[in-house]
Amino acid sequence: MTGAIKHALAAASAAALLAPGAGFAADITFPVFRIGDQGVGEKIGAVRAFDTKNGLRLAPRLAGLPPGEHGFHVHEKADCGPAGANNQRGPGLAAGGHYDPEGAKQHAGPKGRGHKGDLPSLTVAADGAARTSVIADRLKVEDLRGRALMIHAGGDNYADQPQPLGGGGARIACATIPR
Ligand SMILES: [Cu+2]
Ligand SMILES: [Zn+2]
Repeated sequence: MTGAIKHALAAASAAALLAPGAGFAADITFPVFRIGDQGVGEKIGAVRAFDTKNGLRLAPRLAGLPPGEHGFHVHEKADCGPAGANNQRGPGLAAGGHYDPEGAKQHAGPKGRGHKGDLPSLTVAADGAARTSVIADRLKVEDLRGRALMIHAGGDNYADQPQPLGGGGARIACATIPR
């Protein structure tokens, strides 16, 4: 075997180890942007997502958010724009609804049997920074591909009452995750 062929084989096996589904733990980091009626605004940081034995871990490094708890979900489309279905317009509406591959049609929070995209709420400190990781035990990095991660203005009571979708209201920051 020539050196060049040996080299090519070594490169091919290294690529196989990194291929999705090869058992290599996925670990991705993507930027998060402020969103508004005009569309996508400034970058406010990034979120790292990786699989652990307890589920998907999302590690935020974000700044400039309102302090407190915020609804935090995987939405179905990788689009943070303002154009929603039925000609509706508003921040982040292009991302569609909560990721719901099982058709649960119910907002039940991270421990419930509703939307799979229902994450534990995001905690923002008094200085506007979010640095506290959350674990979503029903999700993997694979579930994020081709979708959006959304942060809402208000908190999340993990129910559809008294307001739908946890009551978090307006969408204030968003990330898209490529396929
Ligand atoms: Cu949401
Ligand atoms: Zn939901």
